[in-house]
Amino acid sequence: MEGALQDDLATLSELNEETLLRSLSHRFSRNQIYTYIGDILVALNPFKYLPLYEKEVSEQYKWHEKSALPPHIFAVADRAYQSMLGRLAAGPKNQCIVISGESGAGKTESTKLLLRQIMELCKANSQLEQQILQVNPLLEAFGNAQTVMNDNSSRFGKYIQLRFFHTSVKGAKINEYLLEKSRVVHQDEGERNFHIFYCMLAGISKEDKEIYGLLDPLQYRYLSGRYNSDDMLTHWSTKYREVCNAMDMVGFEEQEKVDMLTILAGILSLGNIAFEPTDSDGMKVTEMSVGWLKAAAGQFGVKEEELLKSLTCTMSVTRGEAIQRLHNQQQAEDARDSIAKVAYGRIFGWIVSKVNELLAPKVDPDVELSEIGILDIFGFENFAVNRFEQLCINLANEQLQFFFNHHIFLMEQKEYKEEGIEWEVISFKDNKPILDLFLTKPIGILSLLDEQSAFPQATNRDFVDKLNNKFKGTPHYEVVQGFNPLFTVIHYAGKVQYNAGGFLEKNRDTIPASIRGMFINSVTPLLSVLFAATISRTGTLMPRKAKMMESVDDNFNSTRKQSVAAQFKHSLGVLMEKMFAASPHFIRCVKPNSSKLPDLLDDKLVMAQLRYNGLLETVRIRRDGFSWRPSFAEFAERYNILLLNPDLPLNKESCMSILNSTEFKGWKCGSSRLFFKYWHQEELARLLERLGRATIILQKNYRSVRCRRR
Ligand code: AOV
Ligand code: MG
Repeated sequence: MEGALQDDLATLSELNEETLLRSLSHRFSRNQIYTYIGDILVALNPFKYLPLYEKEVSEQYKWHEKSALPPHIFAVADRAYQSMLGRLAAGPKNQCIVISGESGAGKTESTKLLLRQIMELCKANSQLEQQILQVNPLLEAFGNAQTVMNDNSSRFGKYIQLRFFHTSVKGAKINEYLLEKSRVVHQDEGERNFHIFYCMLAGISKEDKEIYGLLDPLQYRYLSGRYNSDDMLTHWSTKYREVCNAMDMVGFEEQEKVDMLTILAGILSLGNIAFEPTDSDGMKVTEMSVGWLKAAAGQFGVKEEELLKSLTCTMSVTRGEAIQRLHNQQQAEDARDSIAKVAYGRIFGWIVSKVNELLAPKVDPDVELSEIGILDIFGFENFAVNRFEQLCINLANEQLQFFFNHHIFLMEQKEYKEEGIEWEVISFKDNKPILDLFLTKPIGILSLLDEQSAFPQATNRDFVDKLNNKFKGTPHYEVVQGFNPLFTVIHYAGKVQYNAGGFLEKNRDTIPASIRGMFINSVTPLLSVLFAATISRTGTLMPRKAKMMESVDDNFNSTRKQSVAAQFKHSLGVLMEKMFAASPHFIRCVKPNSSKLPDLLDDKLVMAQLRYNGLLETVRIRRDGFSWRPSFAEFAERYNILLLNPDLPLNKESCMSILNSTEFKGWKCGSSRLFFKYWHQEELARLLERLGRATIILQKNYRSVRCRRR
């Protein structure tokens, strides 16, 4: 009984931080990792296998009543699916499932479970389903990596849109956000490069290894971490087979795969090139690494001299005159690393666009499809050193938190006021000021970054000085004293100190024209295609506003004027617009401990997350508030059937007659809409179903009576 009561924290009568934590912790110790707060799901990461996702369980949660079964992520899938089909409540047809939580809290695992269950729910075309499910292993291999916070950390954000016609899935589209390209050339202590490199080196056959010119991971400067054991080697080679299968399944061609592996091999060889000064000015490749230069040129399908040139000097044209500027050591190394980053980034973008092409719904353009979107971004991060990537990642998390607050607290309480519902205001931690600190024009952090990035001579120190000038003394910003370009932002989820080293370069993200030219002329077809698309895009019709980074084409924009920050800001904006127009379902993932251990719940860590997520306030508003608020017309149109009168006018009086025919308690009537508790929706669905059954029985009886009469 106790367990069932605590399934939903919105039913807790005694409510404070302690009772909340105690309930979650008690459930966790019994492997009950899922808990509801009304219609919101809290998911604690078990860090161990739990028999929660078997076929029977998946079956149980199809078309079930939420209150009849323990809380589960499959229930969220079911709810989103049914809502999309219009079976639950009036509201936007398109659904979005928003999964949040800090790094390692379980967002990506949740996404996979949701996808799987939604595919189960709409069983129709099994090949398409399989393709959709195979996208994940593919994207994870290229976009995930081990960090100190998570062994399978997403180094990009994704929004997966599943497209449906009636009940069956017709296609899917992936939007990806800001792959952490810098990981290709550098990993901090205890971290690794993207999984694909380790998969490839472990899984590829001996013969192929020779063909591609691949060696042991230890040989490559770009790869930290080794295969510590045979188990690990087996693990990675199994993963490699999965990736290959996924590529076949999704529909990649053999030649494309070959090209891709060749480019990856080229990136690794490139990383081993080292430089030393020549006798005259400038740099040359060290004797030890001449072989690597040769190898890289071969793998990239470009001329060795050309590659060498783009590493050791920059060509520019001033007043019609070509000027060659020799690199110093740092510049040569930077050129090397930026080639590796851009090549990897393009491969990733290409995979996403290829997947989108293959999974695009094959229906007439005028057929209206409905949609379930699942958002799985990179969680909040706070490392020993936090760079440009962390700034973007944490900004995305601020934006999500704002979306949650807006939906759960702001919109709801605004309606109580407007509609004259008696209500004691629940306060919450509004993170709008932090968002403003980043996004306000013209003096937000991002605008200042863009401003400084536009000055070729500006340094990262200058940028931080500008920030200090503008934001000194504001509540969410702290000046860090000293010579290093450091500054601190007090995020909703905690204080993070950023190191602005590399900010301007990463934000500009430009590649010299000579490098682009070199790749366009590559004899590796894929490489040439990847870089050729840039040229046709730039120069000519460059949209003033960056588009969402949703396909390779859009990604290609990143090489010219639009800064990374501007693009990211824009794509976040587009995403928010999409989400604000859909019916949201929230999953709040919570990390029980920092050691990735099972059966261990660190009270302090969990409490901190409950606090910054605003979960106590969420319980309060779900307990006392009205999460379902249909207009009179919406309600009357949908439920007039309860009075068996389809001609009922769509007004307040009709709503009252309908409601008076039920035994509902706890709802309220505003000036233009009704206010219901989250559980009323399910009660109404139950009434409708009972009515449906009664009608069928009536019809059956009627028929059998007629038969007997004959
Ligand atoms: P994240 O997506 O939230 O972090 P993941 O979904 O990758 O976190 O989860 C981290 C790890 O926790 C997984 O690799 C699993 O080992 C374990 N885990 C999570 N959920 C479950 C579950 N339901 N059952 C068993 N194990 C689980 V990040 O992408 O770092 O923000 O950027
Ligand atoms: Mg993840």
